[in-house]
Amino acid sequence: MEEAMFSKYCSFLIMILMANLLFLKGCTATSEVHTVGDDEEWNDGKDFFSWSQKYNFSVGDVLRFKYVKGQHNAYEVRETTYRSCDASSGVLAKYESGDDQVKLNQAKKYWFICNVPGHCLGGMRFGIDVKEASAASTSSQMEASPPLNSCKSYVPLRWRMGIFIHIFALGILLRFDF
Ligand SMILES: [Cu+2]
Repeated sequence: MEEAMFSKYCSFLIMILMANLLFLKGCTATSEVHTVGDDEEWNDGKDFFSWSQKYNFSVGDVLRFKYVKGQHNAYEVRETTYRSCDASSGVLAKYESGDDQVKLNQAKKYWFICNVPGHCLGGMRFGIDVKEASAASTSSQMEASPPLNSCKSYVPLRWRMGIFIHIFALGILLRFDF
């Protein structure tokens, strides 16, 4: 009798685990941190156009510019400024710390240049097209809260539900098998 209960409980456990895995799998809209230039970081002598083509960027993602402070900088600019490399106008934001984290809050085209003389024309510039976060997190509710947290807050809720179901299932099994 006890063995039957145990095996029933085990199959219940497996079912719940599988259900939890499915929920986690569907929850792919986590935000990502993209280090500009990957391992080579934000430096001259690199083609940032091809770097920018390698990834998909979503709202909530973070761009991280890493470089030796004072040797480079990162300006968010308008497209015309990106094309001309003339930062006398069209600068939207300036980052100069050497380890700048730029959160991509909007679904739009972002343009970045290095404003150290010669660097922009030398290739330290790129544009990216930031898209809305994927379907799992697009709802009016998500727009109100920061996209970064949308998935993270969702997962613990599912696990709490899973634990609740465990207790409930155990209760049923105890009742009917004795
Ligand atoms: Cu530079």
